[in-house]
Amino acid sequence: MRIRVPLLLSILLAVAVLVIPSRARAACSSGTELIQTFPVAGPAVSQWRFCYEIVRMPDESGAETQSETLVIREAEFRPGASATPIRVLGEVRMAEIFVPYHSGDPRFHDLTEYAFDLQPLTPTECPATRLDGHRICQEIGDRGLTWRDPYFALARRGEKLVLWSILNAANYDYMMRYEFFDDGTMEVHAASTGRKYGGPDDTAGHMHNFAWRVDLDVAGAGGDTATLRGVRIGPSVKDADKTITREGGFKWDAKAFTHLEVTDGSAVNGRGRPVGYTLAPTREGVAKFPEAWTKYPMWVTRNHPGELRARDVATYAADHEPVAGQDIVVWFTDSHNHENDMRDEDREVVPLSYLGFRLEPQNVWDTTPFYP
Ligand SMILES: [Cu+2]
Repeated sequence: MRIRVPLLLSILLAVAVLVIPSRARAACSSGTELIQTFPVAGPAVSQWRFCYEIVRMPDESGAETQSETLVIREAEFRPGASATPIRVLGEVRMAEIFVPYHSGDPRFHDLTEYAFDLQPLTPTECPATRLDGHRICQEIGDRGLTWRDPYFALARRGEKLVLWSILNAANYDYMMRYEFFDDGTMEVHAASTGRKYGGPDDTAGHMHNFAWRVDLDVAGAGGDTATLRGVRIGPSVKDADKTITREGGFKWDAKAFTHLEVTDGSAVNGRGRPVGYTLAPTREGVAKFPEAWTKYPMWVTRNHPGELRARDVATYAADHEPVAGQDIVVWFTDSHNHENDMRDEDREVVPLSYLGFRLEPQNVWDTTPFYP
């Protein structure tokens, strides 16, 4: 959906840009800056720099009065000590938690129908660093073996920075979790924990649908191209890639290994290959409901101010604006099924189980990260 900026306002903005003297860019346009270099100990090689902020989701009129969400903004990754940092994200946020019950009713929109808050975490919940009124847990740690060279005695264990918060939504608590790997990968996860709506004996099944808004600004906001990457499997395996030219929703096909890649034509790595980031789902299933925005698990739209609500994405995409070479936003929904007559392990409190997606660097490095 296009939002027209009044002509007078455009002229005033243009004049302001010309008149105001340029100065060093503030660390963050809003929120708090966080810089993490890797390896955590010893001389720095790679680096993440981003801003984090807790904001409220807009109601249907755009007033930011509804539930809180942890937002990551202006994220940049530097793939080496002397490398140029590359912009990865304008912003990523969880933009809806939609919980329809299997009977058809109720159908909760926990991020836009209510005004739930992120919770202060205790030292037991977060034994690491607690930020922003103890509402964000910052953890740094090992992430296991990342590669091993079968020909030489070379191997590497990776590290990561993790930020997570808990939103209390009445009987449920939801985790919003962002992981920043030393190799430039990001993992974005959600999880639910808490109590069944009707108490321990409640047998009503329901689904938790988590929708994220991902403003991927690969190498800057403009000039981005989204491609659905896939394969066709027969006697041989053929690439089946499709460039997305207009706003809309896109299917995820397990048989095609669907990934959504965003590249920037103006940025190449040291081997001349286009720099990009790929959204790689790790799915349990695809949940479609009568609500139009749930028809597709992935959407691509133009980035327009105020278009922040996942439940309105079908409206945002309704005019099918061109997206090729534009500042684009990727929307992604993943679902967890709490089936009818749940297992007894979920009886008093449902334990956390994670779902979400990865943002994987494409030719951001020239070589295997940290290969000597
Ligand atoms: Cu549940």
